[in-house]
Amino acid sequence: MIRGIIFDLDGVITDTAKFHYAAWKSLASELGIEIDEKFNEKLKGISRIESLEKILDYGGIREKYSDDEINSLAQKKNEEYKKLLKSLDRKDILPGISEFIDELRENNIKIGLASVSKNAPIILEKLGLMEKIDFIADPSKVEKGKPAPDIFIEAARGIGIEIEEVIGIEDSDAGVKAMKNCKMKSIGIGVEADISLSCTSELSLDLIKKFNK
Ligand code: B16
Ligand code: MG
Repeated sequence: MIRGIIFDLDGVITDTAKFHYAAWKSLASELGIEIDEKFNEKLKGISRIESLEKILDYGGIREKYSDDEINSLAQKKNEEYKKLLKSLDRKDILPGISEFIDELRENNIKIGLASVSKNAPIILEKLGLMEKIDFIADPSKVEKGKPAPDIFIEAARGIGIEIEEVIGIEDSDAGVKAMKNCKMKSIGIGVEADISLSCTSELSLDLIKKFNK
């Protein structure tokens, strides 16, 4: 019996990937590295520091930077990203997500968030969804990022539901792998998973019930 749903944030609840991309592109270009949208796909679901390391590796200049320099570059990107987030509001919730969340709440299904974004609380506040999420897993409290299962395990713990009774929803390969690594049932948006959808508007309670059979 499914009693809990765990959402990823970027790519499932809202599309902040375009802002991450713009902020990374501008920082990378200052460092003499050109990244494109295809490369950006590899950064989805990956933490801020790991994303920066991938960019520096891609440019072949990773060893030029100390850990302190890497931290300050990541901070710089985050400042730029937060500027871009200023315009975010309810209209940026992806199609069908508000209705789906309401449907889950009306049916007493607990809702958790398993995002690796440290900006998740600000984003949920701006989208007006903060009060509707029962538990936000804190990425700074888990040891390993996606594809390790830690953040999904923490989110399930937070909503107080056993993994077997939870479904996670993800848009990144790293996220789907994280769920598989703890045997959580998965729905993928644009990625392969137990059930794959092409758009968030296809999410519904009826679809969730299919996992009960
Ligand atoms: P921040 P998710 C992830 O969000 C993004 O997909 C990824 O591109 C980003 O680097 C990561 O959050 C960290 O975000 O810099 O805000 O802490 O898909 O796990 O919701
Ligand atoms: Mg995502």
